[in-house]
Amino acid sequence: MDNADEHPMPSSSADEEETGHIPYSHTKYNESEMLERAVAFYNEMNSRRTVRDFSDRPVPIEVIKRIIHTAGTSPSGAHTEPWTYVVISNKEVKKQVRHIIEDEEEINYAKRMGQTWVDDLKVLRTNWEKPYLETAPYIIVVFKQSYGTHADGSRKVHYYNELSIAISVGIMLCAIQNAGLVTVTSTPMNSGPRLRTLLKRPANEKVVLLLPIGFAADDATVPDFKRKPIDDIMVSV
Ligand code: IYR
Repeated sequence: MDNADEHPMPSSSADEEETGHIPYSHTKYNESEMLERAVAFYNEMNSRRTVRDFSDRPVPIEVIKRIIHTAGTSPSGAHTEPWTYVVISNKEVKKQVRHIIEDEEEINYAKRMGQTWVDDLKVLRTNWEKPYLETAPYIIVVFKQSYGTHADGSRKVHYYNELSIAISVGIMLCAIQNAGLVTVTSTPMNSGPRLRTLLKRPANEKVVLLLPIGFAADDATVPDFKRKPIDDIMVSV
């Protein structure tokens, strides 16, 4: 039996097929400028740290908008841009998010993660309590769109949507660092469906990451981690 009705073939709509190609131009640097810029960018990114102690100092929404706009410059499978960034600044909603996360994290730490995982996290000094979710001026909840919809209503395949989101969030981390702000890339295990309901997102969207954004608290501390030297992460052939 033909099961085409149950599993309709994804289709492309005409408007998407009509995209033409345009000449590409970009800024080129000479070797010394290139090296200078590469070193400066490395130094900037090497000073990025995951921070869990936030200040309540306000941050203009225009800055957050530009950071998310930058995340949206990411490449994505077949240029499907399968991301939705929900920005929460409302105190009551932040409180509800904290309640959901802590409710689940308490169980995660006590049961779901297991002892080895909990032990591996001791160096981070993290636990199920997440006060920063109310202190930070913004929380960004990153949703992946598992699939989309064509103009004609048919289902649009979002190729490599998880990988596309990961690259987009990586670019967002650079933008956050560039603005002098901090975040923690948190993975709200088991909280996704409750957050999706709270934030009224559609069924094709799934929570992937949750990032509070703001200034670091004056007394913030971070683990004294060292990063691998270049020769440990790069192999030349
Ligand atoms: N999501 C939990 C646990 C956690 C897991 C890993 I792997 C980390 O690198 C950090 C935390 C939490 O946010 O506490």
